[in-house]
Amino acid sequence: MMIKVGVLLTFLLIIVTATHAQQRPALITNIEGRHTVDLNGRWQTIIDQYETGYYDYRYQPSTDGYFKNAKPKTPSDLIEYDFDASQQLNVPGDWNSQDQRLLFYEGTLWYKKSFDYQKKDRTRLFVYFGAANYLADVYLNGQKLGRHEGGFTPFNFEITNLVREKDNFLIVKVDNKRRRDAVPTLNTDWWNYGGLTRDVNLIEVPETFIEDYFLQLKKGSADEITGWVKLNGARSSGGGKVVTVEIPEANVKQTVTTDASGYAPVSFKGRLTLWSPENPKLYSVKVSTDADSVGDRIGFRSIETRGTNILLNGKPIFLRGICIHEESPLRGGRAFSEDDARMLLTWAKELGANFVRLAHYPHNEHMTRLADEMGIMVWSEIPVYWTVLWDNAETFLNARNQLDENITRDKNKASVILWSVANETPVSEARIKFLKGLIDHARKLDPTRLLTAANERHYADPNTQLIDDPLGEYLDVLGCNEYVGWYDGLPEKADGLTWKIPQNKPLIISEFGGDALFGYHGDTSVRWTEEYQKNLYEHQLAMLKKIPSLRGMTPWILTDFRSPRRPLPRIQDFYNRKGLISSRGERKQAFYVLQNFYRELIKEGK
Ligand code: GCB
Repeated sequence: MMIKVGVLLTFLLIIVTATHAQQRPALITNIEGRHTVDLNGRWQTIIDQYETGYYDYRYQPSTDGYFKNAKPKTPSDLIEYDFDASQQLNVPGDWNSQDQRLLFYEGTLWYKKSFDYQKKDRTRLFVYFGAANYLADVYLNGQKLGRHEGGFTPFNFEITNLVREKDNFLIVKVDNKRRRDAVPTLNTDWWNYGGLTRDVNLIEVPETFIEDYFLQLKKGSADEITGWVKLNGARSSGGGKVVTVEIPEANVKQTVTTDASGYAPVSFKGRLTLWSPENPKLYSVKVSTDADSVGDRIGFRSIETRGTNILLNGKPIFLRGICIHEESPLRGGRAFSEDDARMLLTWAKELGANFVRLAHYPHNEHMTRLADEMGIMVWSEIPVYWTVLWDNAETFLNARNQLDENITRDKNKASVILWSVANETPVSEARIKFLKGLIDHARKLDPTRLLTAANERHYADPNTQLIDDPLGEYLDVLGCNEYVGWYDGLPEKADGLTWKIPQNKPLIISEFGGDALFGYHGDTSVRWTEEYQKNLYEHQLAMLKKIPSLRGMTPWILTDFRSPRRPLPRIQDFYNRKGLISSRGERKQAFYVLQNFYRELIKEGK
């Protein structure tokens, strides 16, 4: 009986996998290097809390929903919605911070954008979404293009055959209701910003086009670039297409020929100046065919571990980091622009950071592009957070798809050195199986980067912290969150603690911290004061310095951020106040403690 159940489950998983694989259209990468038409700006929107535009009164999907964009043809017609007379919102942008009524809203909101399009011969057209939180159903001219699940990764649909010259209407139903089986699940500690939170573009490509490519230094090598290119549309032309990869500044010009599926491996040597925080060298790279050409700027560097060391370009490094949420402190709401990204990364640099943990989900592409340019190393993570359903096959495939889309988008970014698969997940066999599945998938997609997760620690005895999460076996770098001095005792507790880490791997303390309201002062023993937070940082840093295998830290967190879990009036007011910088940009005292600590490390050559 057991065997039968096992076989049945495997069978079901295969079916689910197959369905997902079919549903996921190939993702076009490097949008900046393409010919695009931007669909950002004002979109018409309808709030639809009961999903009336999607389900009929028997709660069956309606064939006549809002996606039809219907208009009364005669004065007697009954149509109860009208996009054109409805409220407009900005895209990109979450809805919560654009309309006070929507601040706490979790549900469906419909978006509509009209556009004309001059059709071109031998040109295919895609609509590309940087992200939609959380579930997006997309329609063009009344026809469904598809559905995308996951709030922080890009997706696209081909519309070549549906687009017309005049009056196209693109309609997206975005639903940010939390679900137990979703990724993330019901409980998080960040604002559930809904909507079309990132750029929307049309992408024009030739019939056979360069869909994607992977060009990175081979692991452990300083001059060998390996990877692949992939053409879309090549199948119909039978393969055998020539693709050229050029890096003019390094005198590289290589040609490869695709196989029947449009794929060609790439491998060549080049004399390269390697990317590093001190010298974030990016090369202009051109990938081209007789019909298509994509320009990119790529940095080349190696990242490995040896024992407890992390080696960047063969040299041991220390990751002076900070965690960041994708939130714009000054404007409020989800960060979405290059300016937002520049502000956050500039503040991180001011702190002395050479590393950021982009918590707890993939941030927009401006962040990783700018990190490449500014020489800031990145920990990139997916929202497998706290308590997802480890035993649910759909949940696993959803998480894996989000990981896949994240890696697909950012695998050519030199700044990204770590893929993280989870945050603070409770030890169990089902969870190991789930996360091991993600780790294996990440290694398959990208053999060049390191794998990590933010795990937990526990007490071996009252004075000893033990990091022995069995997941560590599968990771390259151990991540650990701890809140000594905040959720766990008072700051002075750190003085008496020693750390035991049996695994011979580098450790990053991926979180520690405490809340302080900017401008609130008192004794170091008074919670929520800047003095308390400052004192906590002093005791933490003294403790962490003594951990022999510590190779980095990303304290929690650069700026205060909104969280529904934080209602305390006059102190929190729905903000998590663990920021070193307030939501108005003011530096708290602890900011300078960490800044001094990092300055000392820099002086010591770390
Ligand atoms: C954590 C979580 C982070 C929270 C933080 C806190 O451990 O990883 O998402 O925001 O603690 O402030 O409690």
